[in-house]
Amino acid sequence: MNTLAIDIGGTKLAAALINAEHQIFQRTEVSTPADAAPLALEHALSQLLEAYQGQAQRVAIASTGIIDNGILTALNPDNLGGLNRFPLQATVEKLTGLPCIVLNDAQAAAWAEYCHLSAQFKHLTFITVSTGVGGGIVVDGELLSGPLAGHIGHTLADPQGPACGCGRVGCVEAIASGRAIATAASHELEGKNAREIFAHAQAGHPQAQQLVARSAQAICQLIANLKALLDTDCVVLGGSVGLAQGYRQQVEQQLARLPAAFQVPIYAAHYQHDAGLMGAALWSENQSA
Ligand code: ADP
Ligand code: BMX
Ligand code: ZN
Repeated sequence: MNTLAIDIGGTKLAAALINAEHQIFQRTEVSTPADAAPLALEHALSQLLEAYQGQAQRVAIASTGIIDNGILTALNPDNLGGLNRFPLQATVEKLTGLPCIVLNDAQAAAWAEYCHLSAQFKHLTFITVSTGVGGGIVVDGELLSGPLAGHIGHTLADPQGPACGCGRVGCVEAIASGRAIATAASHELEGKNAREIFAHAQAGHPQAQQLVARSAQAICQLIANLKALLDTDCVVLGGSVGLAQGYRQQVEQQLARLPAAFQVPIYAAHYQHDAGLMGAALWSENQSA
């Protein structure tokens, strides 16, 4: 039995086959359409999925956005062209002719990382720092899978902070995400994306270092809040910003300055950039068991 796993993010769409032994193969990736109008996303998905015809028996999707009964709505419309009530499950079932489940991307990644760490921890929080900032929460071995559960990127980081695309002001996502880092860049960093800004920070560029430190600080405070709220046993960091060289260490250093009660171990995602793909596949097994 192969599962065709799909990860829909604000920057990239990834797909792969995952077999019964949980090996990932035939992984491919395309950019998320800049104009993410419903038809543009459907077209990009149909191109991505063409290569997998006849090779899987079911489809499992991890997608950015609020997922309610297979229907996708952007909480932050800046991240996904303002998709509103896009019938994701029905669209992919039509494209592939296969049964399909859909889960939020960070919830899916949390499930994968929990399955990996379940012998050690029963309460785990996954944080993706990527185009946006997303979260997935496991309490007592149960994933909080409600449509808005885990949307920790839209909790308050700074009341004086920038407006967030979700409609609130000063959200963690508006400060820490890859998109926020790029938006806050000025002078010679203006127009550069987060990947380029990280490369400048590595090379010693002061403004780039400041932008990365500001992001890490917001994630550190978010982790302390999560510890106070959930008494989570550990935090797992993912997403291309979260996994960038030296980023997790910066968050750890900031957290180490806070009182002992807020300390919690922070791990890099075991499944790295594939946590969403793996989590969706594992969750689909869970559903059909
Ligand atoms: P998605 O949000 O589609 O799941 P990613 O997890 O790759 O995708 O996150 C995309 C964000 O990560 C973009 O803002 C991009 O500039 C940034 N990014 C990609 N690679 C790196 C890198 N090596 N270091 C820092 N940031 C990166
Ligand atoms: C946003 C929100 C979350 C998502 C998170 C990370 C949208 C479209 N998405 O907070 O549902 O989990 O971004 O998403 O509102 P990513 O695209 O950065 O992986
Ligand atoms: Zn917000």
